[in-house]
Amino acid sequence: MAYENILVDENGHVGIITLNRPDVLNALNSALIEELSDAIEKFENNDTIGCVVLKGSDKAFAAGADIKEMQPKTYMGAYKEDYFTRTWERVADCRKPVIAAVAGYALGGGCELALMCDFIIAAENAKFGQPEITLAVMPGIGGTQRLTRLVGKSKAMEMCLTGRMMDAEEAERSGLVSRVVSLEDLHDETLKAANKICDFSHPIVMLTKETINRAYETTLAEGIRFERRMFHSMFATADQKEGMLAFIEKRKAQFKHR
Ligand code: DAK
Repeated sequence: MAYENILVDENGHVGIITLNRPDVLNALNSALIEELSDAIEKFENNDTIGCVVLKGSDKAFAAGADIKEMQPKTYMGAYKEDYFTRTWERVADCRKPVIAAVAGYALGGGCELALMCDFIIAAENAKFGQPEITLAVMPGIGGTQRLTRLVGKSKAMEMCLTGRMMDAEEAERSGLVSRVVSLEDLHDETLKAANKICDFSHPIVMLTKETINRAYETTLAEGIRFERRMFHSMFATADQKEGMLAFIEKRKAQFKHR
């Protein structure tokens, strides 16, 4: 697939996807979402890639779904095409870690896209918001659910009901982002985190991601049981043997990703 709305690059074992519709602040239209989904799929199937970084421009991660594309939609049309649910959720379904590097606006579907990633590193100028209410709709791609789980009911309600944006500092305080860095450092800091992840055993990283995500979908007792089983399974990997032996022998582990 030829990409017209995203840029795709690799840095070592890190796959980098840059949203690239600068004229409309990276508004997310169906073509962009199809391309994003395709790029995620390719990185997921590429054994040399251990982690994916998703970013926008300095001014906008993404200012939401494309309002001009959405405005004429009908109920029956949206229902029948399952208005891009299938492709949007591809980011959340990626089995490898996806880090969002957010600078500028992450609004509406843009905020929800960042929330689908495993963690968010934000630049000081980042602004997060769910302004759909101003357009007479509501968040439609996980905002009412993922945002509420992350920041709690009170802040999620205020953001979704008033459209108020959170700045980077409040987002970090509220648990929406893992940390805030300067705009100049955003790219390097995100790549550093991604490269660190890639240095570890890829299957163990994937299992860890899957297990943490369980915490959002199950009871504590079931989650702990799942964690225990996943932990037991790690004794079947060559990388666990190597990781622990390297510690004992006081040397750097050489993981084989199996
Ligand atoms: N869609 C289309 N174009 C957009 C856009 C958007 N979301 N955001 C900005 N643009 C365009 C502007 O129209 C403008 O284009 P021209 O007029 O130059 O042609 C250009 O980007 C620059 O924007 P501004 O001139 O407005 O720039 P400012 O710096 O003055 O303001 C802003 C920046 C981010 C505050 C402002 O652009 C803004 O308020 N944008 C809209 C933000 C918004 O309301 N976002 C939420 C959209 S609704 C679902 C999937 C997804 C969704 C729902 C369901 N399913 C699968 C069920 C998601 C819904 C949404 O995201």
